Amino acid sequence: PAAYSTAASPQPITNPDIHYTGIFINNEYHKSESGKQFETINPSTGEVITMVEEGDKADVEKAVKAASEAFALNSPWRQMDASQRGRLLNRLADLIERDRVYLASLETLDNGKPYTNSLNADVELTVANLRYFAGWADKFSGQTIQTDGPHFAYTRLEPVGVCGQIIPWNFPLLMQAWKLGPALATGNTVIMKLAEQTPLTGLYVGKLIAEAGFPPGVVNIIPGFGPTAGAAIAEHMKIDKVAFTGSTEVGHIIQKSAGASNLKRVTLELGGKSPNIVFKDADLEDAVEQSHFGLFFNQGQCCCAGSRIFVEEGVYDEFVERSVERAKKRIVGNPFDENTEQGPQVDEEQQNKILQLIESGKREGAKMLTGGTKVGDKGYFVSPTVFADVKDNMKIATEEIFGPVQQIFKFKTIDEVIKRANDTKYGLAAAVFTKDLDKANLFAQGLRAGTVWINCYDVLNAQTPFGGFKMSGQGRENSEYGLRNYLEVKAVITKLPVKNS
Ligand code: TXE
Repeated sequence: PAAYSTAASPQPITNPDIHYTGIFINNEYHKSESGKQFETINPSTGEVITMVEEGDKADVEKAVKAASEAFALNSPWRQMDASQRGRLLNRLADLIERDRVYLASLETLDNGKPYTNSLNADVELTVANLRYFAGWADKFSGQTIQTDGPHFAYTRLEPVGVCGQIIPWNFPLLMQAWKLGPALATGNTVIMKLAEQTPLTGLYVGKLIAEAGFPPGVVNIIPGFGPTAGAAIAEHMKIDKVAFTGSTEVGHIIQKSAGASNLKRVTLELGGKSPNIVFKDADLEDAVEQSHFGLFFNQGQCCCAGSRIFVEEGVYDEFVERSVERAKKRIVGNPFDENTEQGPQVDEEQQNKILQLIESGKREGAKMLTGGTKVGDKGYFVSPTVFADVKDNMKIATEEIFGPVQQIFKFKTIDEVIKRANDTKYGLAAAVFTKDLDKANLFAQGLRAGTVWINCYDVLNAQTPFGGFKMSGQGRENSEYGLRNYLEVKAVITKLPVKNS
């Protein structure tokens, strides 16, 4: 929250020029093979920003050819020093920093998120992530091994090869960096499919990748739809790995496609319904603010959103009252305005899904204390909504809403709340607010989730792993663990004429 400072932000470009709308293959922009294009829409107004080339199977084929050639033995990329890969990643980070006002403005136009967030969270974390993985490029290594017999054995950590990466629309630039950083640091080549709702910043980064000096074919970027271009990646026989971030439904499809084709490696970062537990000994004002941020940040469109807030009986009423007050103060509107806290949802489909889930909450008897409506007569805005007295089996308590809708539950005992917090198919994140160290440690151990925040929420950075238990996914992104997804281990055994200790 405070980390994403709005102080002294350079002014946005409210009407940024669109430079790149083509399919990026071999460091050049191409028309789609089918001749088709699709619209990308400004979610603040519902108007078309521009047409974008629509990638499909034939374009994926072209990209696979480019990525395979870039990965061929003795190619410039394969022969490059690891330290040089790191330099290229740092150069890319420099170029993103150079163009940060433009990129943040374009992100706001295409996605709807407040410009202050685009600039101070999305772009800043993107740069930090690329720099972090740049550092890793020449710092991972295999082992030498004491084998039985007159042999010398060692392991090489090698790139997996041609990697497919499918990303969502909620953090377009940042999800691109989370995927590119570890893949490129470890020497892979990439075919990335951008989300159809938000292709513009990812395509612009293509030009920066070429400018940074990555050899042609190392990164290929395809705008297009899931069931066509996305499926072509997941099913491809010559793609060695697929990394996916998106809905749990599509996660199932990706894993099935990998299984039915070439058993490509799969990593998944999927949905969540993360518990956020507030004890009465917590600093209540801070817990209210952090819980507000943990749910409403990015229009509620975060896979790790704290969407089940369990509050201890003694402070429940006060917590609810203050949360409602805070939600009512949330400034919704033009995302280019520096005071705006909340822009539109990414598209009409998401807006409708959220409004329907709000209706189901009301129907099932949860108490809606504020919000619950569209805002304005154009664009896809939803008012900050708070439900209290939510019961564990309601739809709004079990389904990912992915919108500005906060659910508050009451609890009495520790045993009860651990059980309820874990009673979900998801396991992405969790939080606990308390001043009692013993309680905090109990929850750190007891919660079945990939991240547990104690007295904070949404603290995400390149150095810490991120990913899900259970149906929230497989594998971890960021941190040293994030490298593992992109490396194969090879054992090399050499016969020795004689062996000495
Ligand atoms: O997701 P999809 P949608 C959740 C959130 C949201 C819901 C639906 O609850 O309301 O998912 O959003 C590509 N083969 N999250 O429909 O479809 C798609 O083109 C291959 C959570 O936007 O999963 C896009 O690039 N790829 C989430 C990406 O998958 C396919 C972020 C994500 O879109 C495909 C986004 C297919 N058959 C939504 N179908 C998170 N974990 O942060 C779609 N895609």
